[in-house]
Amino acid sequence: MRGSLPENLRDVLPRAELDVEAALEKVRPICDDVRHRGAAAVRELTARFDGVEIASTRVSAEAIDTALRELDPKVRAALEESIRRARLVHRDQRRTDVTTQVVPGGTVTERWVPVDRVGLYVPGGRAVYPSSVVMNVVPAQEAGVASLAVTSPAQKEFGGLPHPTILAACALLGVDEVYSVGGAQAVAMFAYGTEECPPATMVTGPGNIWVAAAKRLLKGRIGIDSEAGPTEIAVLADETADPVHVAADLISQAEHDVIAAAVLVTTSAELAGAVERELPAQVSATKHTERITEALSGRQSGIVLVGSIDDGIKVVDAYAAEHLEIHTANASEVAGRIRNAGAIFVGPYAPVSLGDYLAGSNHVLPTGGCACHSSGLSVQSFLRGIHVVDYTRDALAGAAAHVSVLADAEDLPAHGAAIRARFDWQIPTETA
Ligand code: HSO
Ligand code: ZN
Repeated sequence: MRGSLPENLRDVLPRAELDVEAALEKVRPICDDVRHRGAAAVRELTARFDGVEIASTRVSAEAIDTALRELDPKVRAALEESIRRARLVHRDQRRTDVTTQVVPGGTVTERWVPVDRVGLYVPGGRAVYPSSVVMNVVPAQEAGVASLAVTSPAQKEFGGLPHPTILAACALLGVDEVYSVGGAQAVAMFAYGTEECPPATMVTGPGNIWVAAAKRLLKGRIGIDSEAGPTEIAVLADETADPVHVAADLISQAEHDVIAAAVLVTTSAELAGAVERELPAQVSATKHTERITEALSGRQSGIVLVGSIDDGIKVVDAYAAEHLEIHTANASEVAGRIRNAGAIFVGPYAPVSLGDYLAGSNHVLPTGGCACHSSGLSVQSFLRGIHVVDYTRDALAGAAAHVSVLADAEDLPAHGAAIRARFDWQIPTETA
């Protein structure tokens, strides 16, 4: 992309997309079944999709205690530090109520109220992410959500329980309500409630295509965060970047999935060449070589050469990556000019994998270009701002004439009448 940039930048930048729409038809009967038959349906669907019979969808307190007792102490210490740092950041996101005096005697207060009950989905199977328990639970807790439940798919090899590290992470966070349910049936369980699980007002957390489809289907009945798609990393780099770091970071996110995206946008052909030479050596030395090779060679990944950092910024803004790393001279100044990204990682010592586990930032971030309109999971995700309107008689009198005029202009005279009813059916002439 040397020279002038195409106008339809967003369309020419390749991106893996999940066909969530097509999954909706498969997910609908599953959700209906859970709605009508409750926990029995959830258990049967778990047997069908996860291949394991569970006696109860709720994980016992003993199973959670055991998982914590048997947790590797090093993993425990790392999770505890991850939780501590995440709490620091998310605590600072808390909102205070703000009262604005609009006119004497007339105030509007924005009161921040947490949702009552949240169901947090944590993926299982190949992806066992205790870190995602931290990233979901911490903001909900810091928002003040009173009732919080975690669900994660039943694992055959663990006797129908979620992965023990997931359970241990719940214990470290003080979450004692955990379910061994995954897929669309987990979202439906929270949306409709069952005999074993009270309904939730909101479901958050990343999952596979079935989870995304169930969230789309049940949205409205429940609140959701964004539908998580395949993970993405974009790196904006110039000739000052270290190709070894850049290659390692591209690989680190490609490790998640064969459809993960790793995109390098650079002003330097030398750097592009050096990264291309570096990648094969690092890929073959790592554990998940095949998965990474497929992700890096997919059409969703690649290198984009640009003529200037300004053009690079336009490209990464159009792409709106879930994760964006800046490896340029004056990285923080460049980062300050970025408008669209789920999270921005500045300079050589802030790789995405730091953010995945221990930066204190949240790793549940908008994918698929949604970063141009949405944010990652935060305390705000679990809050509602309620406007509390409080006007005295005089303050209302001062607004009456304008309300009446606007109501008539909209041909809604009963709106104006509702004001006049308070003033002997007259529009008060005195203003407050
Ligand atoms: N990079 C993933 C989160 C994650 N990485 C979990 C490791 N574990 C999506 O932001
Ligand atoms: Zn990751």
